[in-house]
Amino acid sequence: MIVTVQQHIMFEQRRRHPEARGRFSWLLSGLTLAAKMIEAKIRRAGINDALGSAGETNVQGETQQKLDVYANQALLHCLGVRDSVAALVSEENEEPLVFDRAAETGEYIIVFDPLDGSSNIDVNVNVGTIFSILRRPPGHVGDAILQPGHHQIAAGYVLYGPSTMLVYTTGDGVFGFTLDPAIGAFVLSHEHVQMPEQGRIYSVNEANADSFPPAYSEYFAALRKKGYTSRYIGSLVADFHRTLLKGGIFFYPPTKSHPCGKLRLLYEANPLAFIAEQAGGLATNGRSRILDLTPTDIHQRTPFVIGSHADVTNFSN
Ligand code: AHM
Ligand code: MG
Repeated sequence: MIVTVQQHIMFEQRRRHPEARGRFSWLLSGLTLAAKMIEAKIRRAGINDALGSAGETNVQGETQQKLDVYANQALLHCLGVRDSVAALVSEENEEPLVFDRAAETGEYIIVFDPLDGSSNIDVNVNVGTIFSILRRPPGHVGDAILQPGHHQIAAGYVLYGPSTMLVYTTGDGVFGFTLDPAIGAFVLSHEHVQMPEQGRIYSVNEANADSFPPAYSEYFAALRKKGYTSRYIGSLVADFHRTLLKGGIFFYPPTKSHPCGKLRLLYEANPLAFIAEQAGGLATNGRSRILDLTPTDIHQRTPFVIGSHADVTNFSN
């Protein structure tokens, strides 16, 4: 008997919130629809003129790829038409998209990185979509986006890889679904995912080693002495997914070119930190728990350390 992500969300909703009116499930179905549209485009990327640059730069000053633009439009469309959405925040848009919806209707704020791992798009290496869902407090919308990560009510990612997977949490464990192309549905394949307490892999872009703060370089040397090996894909979702399943630790430290780290707090670090903690792992900015940080800007960056509980604790102490 298969369980699709849609069924799973509805069962979980009924079990945990019998009073729910199905609006949250309907919202998540917008995400899965967009994910399937993006997946279909990526799968044929080499033959449908979807590769390469779109000729624009985004708010981060980074060149937008055609697939970045497509993924962003798919999410904005599939979510924007759901009337439970009060605001959408995307890595690709400088400003949030705020909808004029009553507080009782527009209950949710969704924050996302439409296609993460841009540098890997053109070379047929894994990329991903990351999302985080916040509740909109009554009386607020635009000014309610900057909530600390522990306020997230759901978070997840889609990994477009040899198979396409959706991994999500609503704060009661982590569940993974694999897209079955034969039926076009995400099917439950990983129930109650737990991150190993400690791993044997560390993951960091070592080309930046000359500008890592000493605490990082010292920790990497200690891990090598303990026999750790190294893996780095350069797509956060893929590096995180491996860390989630196999354990170990991923870093994006402060560097010379990115003194505050490169990854974004709201739509990269927070959702993955929520998933990591729900799977028994941990995420910090090198000092403090990611989920405790209060954001000051929607595109704010943060140093990022995430992975197995023991590996992250040993670094952050
Ligand atoms: P992007 O959102 O522009 O794709 O950038 C984020 C990506 C992450 O997926 C990845 O962890 C990181 O950038 C890799 O950066 P670097 O090439 O500096 O190692
Ligand atoms: Mg990104």
